[in-house]
Amino acid sequence: MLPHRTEFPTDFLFGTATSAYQIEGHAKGGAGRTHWDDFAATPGNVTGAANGAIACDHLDRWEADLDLVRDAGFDVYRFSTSWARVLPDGRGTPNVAGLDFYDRLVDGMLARGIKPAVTLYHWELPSPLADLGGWRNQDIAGWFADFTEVLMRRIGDRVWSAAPINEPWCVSWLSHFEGHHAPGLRDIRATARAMHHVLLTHGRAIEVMRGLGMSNLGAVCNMEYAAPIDDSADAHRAARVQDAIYNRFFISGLTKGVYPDTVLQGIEPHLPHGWQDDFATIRAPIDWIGVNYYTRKLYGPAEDPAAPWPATCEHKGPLPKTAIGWEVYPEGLSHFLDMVARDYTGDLPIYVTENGMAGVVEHTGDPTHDPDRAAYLADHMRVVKAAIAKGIPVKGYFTWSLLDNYEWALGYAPRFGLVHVDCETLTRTPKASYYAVRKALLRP
Ligand code: IFM
Repeated sequence: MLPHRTEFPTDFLFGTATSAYQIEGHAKGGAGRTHWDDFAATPGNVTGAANGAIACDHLDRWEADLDLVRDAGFDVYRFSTSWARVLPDGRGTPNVAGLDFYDRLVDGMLARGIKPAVTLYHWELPSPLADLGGWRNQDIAGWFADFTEVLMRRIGDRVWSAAPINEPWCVSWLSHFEGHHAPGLRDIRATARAMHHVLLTHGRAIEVMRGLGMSNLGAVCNMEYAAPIDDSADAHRAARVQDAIYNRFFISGLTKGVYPDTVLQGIEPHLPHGWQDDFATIRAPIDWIGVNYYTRKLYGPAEDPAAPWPATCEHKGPLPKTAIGWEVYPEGLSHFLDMVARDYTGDLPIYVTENGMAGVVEHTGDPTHDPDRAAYLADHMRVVKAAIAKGIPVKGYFTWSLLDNYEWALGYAPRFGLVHVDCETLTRTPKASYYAVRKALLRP
């Protein structure tokens, strides 16, 4: 059973999260082409070559979707805006229909008593900017600042919170080093530049939003517990390196203005000239930090003794797994809530901005019967409750995701939603976990 909201402090906020490209339906409403459209159109990148053209058709069904958020009892809806919907070429003339859509969406949340928590960028880079080098090009900080200004002049007066970029590790490492996400590169120099530029871009956007008088601005980092595959010194080293790349590099840059030595060892020769001077911008004060947490992975040394840095290798772990093979490990969330407050953010409010699990891939039987999801959420909520009891300033917990949606390179098979979406009819049907959440959030 999920812990009830009365077991948390009275000002603790519960929310649910989605992102633009994963639900809106990108083919409609005048949005421009994005690098995810290009990536998905390249054979072998995405299961079934699926893209976000239709997704959940949220663009036309947003009112009913916001009703679902309200009826579950959520306080906050964390959504994202598509850069290419607002500025189809990434720069220049705005798409009026796009701005109107986000304007209506924000008003729709307020009308339902839901706090709008906006993320400006959740991965759909406009293709014309990808043509110019995308995250490798330092100019992206200026392009993004302009996008921030256009969007926030329209909705910034009514959003409850704003964060520039979702999951800097995914934007840079997963997409430029591992090649699993758009633009699908496998290049250390591109990775180093993207890692730094994503933080510089964050800082510029914070400056723009402060300039517009906005408050409650934050940053959202994803974290994944890195454990050694065995007790060897090499496995411990591999886990430490992975931890530094994934879990420490971005938050350290944002809050301390330094990058961990373990990571500089590999990327320093590839960072742009004068990178140290950018920390004044990167460290623009924030009001909260968001942690997205799902799982842990095991690491050992690379099999090839000649492998260049980081020379690590990921292994399958023994714990129970979700439908996409991610181990269920709530202890990892406990570790990160401790680590973030202790090593980086002190008293700054922490929000768990994403947490959830992929359910059954094949729809045999009843797709709304998802007891594993309720158990997963309950276990992680208990971890949050324990962290609060220890004095860690966790102020909210948001589930990923409201709807079954486009799970990027894995297409539409993994189902993260509290609400089932039929891919053919787009009919929404709340799952058992939705009702379990609703019961837990019911006000006395
Ligand atoms: O679906 C993604 C989301 O876009 C970012 N965080 C992790 C989720 C599950 O993989």
